[in-house]
This record gives sequence, structure tokens and C-alpha cells, in this order.
Amino acid sequence: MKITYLLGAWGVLSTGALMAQQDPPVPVGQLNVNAAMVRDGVAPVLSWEIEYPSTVEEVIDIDPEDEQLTAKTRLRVQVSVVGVGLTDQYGKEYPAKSYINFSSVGWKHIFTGKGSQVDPFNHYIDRVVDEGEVIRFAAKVDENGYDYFYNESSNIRVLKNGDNPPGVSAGYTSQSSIADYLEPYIQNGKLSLGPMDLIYAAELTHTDTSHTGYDMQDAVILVRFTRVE
Ligand SMILES: [Ca+2]
Repeated sequence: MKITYLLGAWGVLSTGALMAQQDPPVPVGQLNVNAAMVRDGVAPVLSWEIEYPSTVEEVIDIDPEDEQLTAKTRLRVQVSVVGVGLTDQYGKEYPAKSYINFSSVGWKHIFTGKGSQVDPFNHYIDRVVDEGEVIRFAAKVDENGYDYFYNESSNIRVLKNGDNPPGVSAGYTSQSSIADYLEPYIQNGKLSLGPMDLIYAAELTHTDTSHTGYDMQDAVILVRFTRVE
């Protein structure tokens, strides 16, 4: 007789047809025991089948030079907006505009608006890409006189789970603290994202990295990948 224990709630969910296509955020698996009841003095045989979650680097190639992304497999791509942090010294908000580029279809608009207009639960983009798809990013302050910054610029950074939060890694003493909207994503001073998540952190107002306004938190976009068949 074989007894199967599911490890955790995600193990139960992962038996469903829908969840079977997605990567679990925590290790899931089965513990198999070869006997229903074990008598004193008898050692049962245990076997483990544990499936660990994929990490984003297994499914996405991140070019270290230009931070261009290339899909290594067929993926669902869901893009949400973590926040827009464009305010002046009086607290007045300014809008940012962001786009993502898929090599098969070109530039797609993500979001234009101020921080207070962001719906962090909305998927502004939700599409499936095939292996080999190249993904790029661009953003700007949505006001006259400001230019676009692209993923190849040092004003745009791609960050993953466990990386230093945007703005902190540079370590300037004058650096402002993490924006409110980033706090849920920080744990023990590091970015706490899903294992298949990336964020684009954008500095849109300054190019002088020593300026206090250079905080890499003007627009923060979350990209979540999920394997699809
Ligand atoms: Ca800025």
C-alpha cells in the first residue's frame, strides 16, 4: 500500500489541470511511504519527489550589457505597475509613460499616469510569447522636454528576487529612502519578488547619478513570467 502526503496547500492546488501549467512559488511534491501502518522496530521506506520552483533566469536570458530579455521557452508575460514616484519638493505628482517591446509585435503601451492613478493589481499587459522573443522597455516623464530612456540606458535597470532595491544599491548617503509603494517588495533590505518575476526600475528625471533626484524609483514595473505549454 502507498500513502501519499501532499506538502502544503500549493501541492493540493498543483494537482489541478490549470495549476499544472504554472510554476509553484514554493517547493511542492509528494512523500511516499511503503506501508500504511508501521510496527515498532520496522523502518518504513520513504521516498521524496520534490519539484522546486523555476527561477526567472531559467526561462529568461537577461543580457548583462543592454538588459534586453530573451525568452528561453514559451511564456505568459503579465505586466503590472508597482508605482510611479515622480513628485516635486511640494509633493505635486507628475505622470510617467512606459512601454514594453515584444520583437514579434513591437511597442505596447503599459501605463501613462501619476502615482495615485496606478492600480497595482491590474495586468496592463497579458500575453504569451514564444521561445526567442526579445523584450525591451522604455519610459519617460510624460511632460514636454523629457526624453525616453530605454533598457540599454543605465537609467533603466532590470532587477530580480534577492537583488538590492532600486536606489539603494548605489549607496549614496543623500539617497532618499525606498518609496512607499516599494515597501511590500522589500524584505531584510533585499527585493522580495516571486521567483519568476522581474522589475524594471527607471530613473526618468536625472542622468547625474550623484544627484539626490537620481533614485531609480520614478517608475517601477513588475513583469511576471509563467511557463505555458
Ligand atoms: Ca528621479
